[in-house]
Amino acid sequence: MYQLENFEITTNSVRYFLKPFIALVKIMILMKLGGSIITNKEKPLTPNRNSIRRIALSLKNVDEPIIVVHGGGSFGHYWSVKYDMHTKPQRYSINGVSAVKNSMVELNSIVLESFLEYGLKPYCLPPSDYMIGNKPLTKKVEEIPKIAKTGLIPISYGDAIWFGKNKFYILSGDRIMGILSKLLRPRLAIFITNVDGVYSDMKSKRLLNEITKEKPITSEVTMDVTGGMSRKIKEAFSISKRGTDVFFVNGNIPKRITNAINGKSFEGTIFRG
Ligand code: IP8
Repeated sequence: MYQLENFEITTNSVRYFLKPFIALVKIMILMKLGGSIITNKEKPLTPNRNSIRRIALSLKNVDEPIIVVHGGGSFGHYWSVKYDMHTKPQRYSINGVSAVKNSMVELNSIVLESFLEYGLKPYCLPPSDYMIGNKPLTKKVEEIPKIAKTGLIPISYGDAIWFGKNKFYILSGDRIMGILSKLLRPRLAIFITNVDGVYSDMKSKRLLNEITKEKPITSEVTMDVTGGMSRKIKEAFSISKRGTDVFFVNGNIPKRITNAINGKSFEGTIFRG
């Protein structure tokens, strides 16, 4: 265990010094399209096609392999709340499992369609392709960057997942970000939401440009069954601790996404890796 930790520290320091060169080599970007930006969270089962299209358009200018994960917004979360389904594996109503699952497949095809419309090459990647129960299948996960390097964009999503013993659970897109980062060590992880980044608190809405200490956020959108902003921050911390820079950006201004990717002056919140 002691040796493993030492190995991790050494690898992270090497990555730190190699960072400028890694950026030049353009290794891979992991991106989460939050439910708040790809759906209208106030209106059940309503996609926000315009904002998906605007993001797709901005990704056309990125010439680095990208892996996308998207959240549930007013699709998956709407049904999860209705059927009282959560991240804990349980014997949930099979009507609920079916409704959540189908709504996520529907939202995923809307994202795929919009990416196609803009000349991108999306590749549908259900989490059941690389998860068994609540564990990732390492060998399967390791194939994903190879798919991304062909020019395809693997697009995965939060989902209702079979756990075994008649149990299911809700796997959030944020958790998928953590899982994929741990195994794939992307150059950057970007969380795209409908706000400018992480705020100091929900009252003053002062934007935090950089976060160095873990700090729970109290005000949450109640519709989220997977933990909303606190969950994102938790994942962002553990991703950055392993050496990947994590950005939170507002997807309503897609230029900010490309600025983060290209290392240009950036507006949002960064967790330095
Ligand atoms: O929006 C949750 O993914 P998230 C997906 O990333 C479902 O938390 C099925 C509610």
